[in-house]
Amino acid sequence: MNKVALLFLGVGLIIAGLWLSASAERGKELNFTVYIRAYDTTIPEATIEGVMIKNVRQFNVLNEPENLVARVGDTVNIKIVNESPISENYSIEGYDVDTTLKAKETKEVKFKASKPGSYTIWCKLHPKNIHLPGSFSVIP
Ligand SMILES: [Cu+2]
Repeated sequence: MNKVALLFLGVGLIIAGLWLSASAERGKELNFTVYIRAYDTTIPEATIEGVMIKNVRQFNVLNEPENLVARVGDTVNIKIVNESPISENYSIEGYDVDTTLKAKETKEVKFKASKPGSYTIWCKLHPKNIHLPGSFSVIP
């Protein structure tokens, strides 16, 4: 074999290796199930700014899990189960995800993780100190 043939063989092997390592990691199908749950608790006594208050009602809504991670190129399927007794919204800032679910409703969203970064998952119906936001992280 001459040098040119060896060079082509070497370059070909490198390209094949890169292609194999890239295809092994990219384009996975990720399936998540997220439960939206409301927590309604009453604290018997609380002292707020020096004033003692009885029967403080605390209402919070959580997405469980709140943080999701994907890689660029992955197909992301999220099954959203709204276990809250009220309507909830599930939106991902920067991605085309914005869905509202009635109480006890289940919906599925499917999209491609096309761009890297960290994006806020939030509910458009309730303030962020009540319905706590999460994150959708896309690894390059
Ligand atoms: Cu909400």
